[in-house]
Amino acid sequence: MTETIQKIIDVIRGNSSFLLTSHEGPDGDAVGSTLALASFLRKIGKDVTVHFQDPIPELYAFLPGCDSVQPRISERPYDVAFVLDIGELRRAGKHFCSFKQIGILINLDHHLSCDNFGNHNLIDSTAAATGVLVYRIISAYGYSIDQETALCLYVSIITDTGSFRYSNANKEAFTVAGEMIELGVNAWDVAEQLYENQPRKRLELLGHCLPTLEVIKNGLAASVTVTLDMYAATNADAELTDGFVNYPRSIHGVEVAIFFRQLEERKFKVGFRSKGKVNVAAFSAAMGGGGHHNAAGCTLDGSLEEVKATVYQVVEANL
Ligand SMILES: [Mn+2]
Repeated sequence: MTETIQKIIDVIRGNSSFLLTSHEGPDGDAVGSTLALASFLRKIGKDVTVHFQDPIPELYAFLPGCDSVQPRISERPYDVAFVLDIGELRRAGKHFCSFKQIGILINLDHHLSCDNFGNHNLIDSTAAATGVLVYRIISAYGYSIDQETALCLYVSIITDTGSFRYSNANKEAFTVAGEMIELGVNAWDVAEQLYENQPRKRLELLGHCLPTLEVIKNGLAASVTVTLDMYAATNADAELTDGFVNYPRSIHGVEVAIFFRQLEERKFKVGFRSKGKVNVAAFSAAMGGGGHHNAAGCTLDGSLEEVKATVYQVVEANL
């Protein structure tokens, strides 16, 4: 057991009220790792509040504990706050960042670039998911993992490894997931919930998105775009665009996929995905963003043409 894990366990044992949060626009690891930690802390008798700035995507509503997530933090002191899966504290959102009544701040993360913003920082970029870090803590604590906690941990790992396809799908990811199956998680049930359960309008939105495909840099990079007009035409929203960036990445020869997602008339979220050879965190960092080697992003102001020009210039120059 590492010294940091021992310190975190001491903090858990010695305190009673816990506030847990993760990043804006939560993904499967944000939701799964946070709800796994919440489930464990509740089972050992702690007072736990889970806060997410943004709503939990409908896709993850089957996870135990989803219904008790709070969009606001009520004024009261907490002994300890855990911040999970966040490279920079500001991504926890404005409610958490302006909340002051926290005794000890603990940071659990696996991003390549993560600030040491906590009193204790368990940061390991070799962990496939933040859920793996939660697993390390609760197993070191000596807790025999229950089915609800196991389900949340399994979902954090399967989503952050792209169903064990990405380069972060290491032995530990398979071992922990295997243990969760042994504890009663049903792989097909989870797969069905996550991948065989799409709303029809997601495919309709994808139908608008795919014709925007652009291939640049002699086929090494490709992009797709979703605009506000497309949401209006399909009655879909941004939540349903999760995974769209995998289509340009799946093209033969493409190393970097780019996803332009319009947030406002002149504001775009730009997501990057790599097949592994290229560190896309460097692209997003050059434009004020953050992320991992294989997944990164930033937000840019301007028209779609202006934003594309800026991004393509950075990609052309660094690829
Ligand atoms: Mn993660």
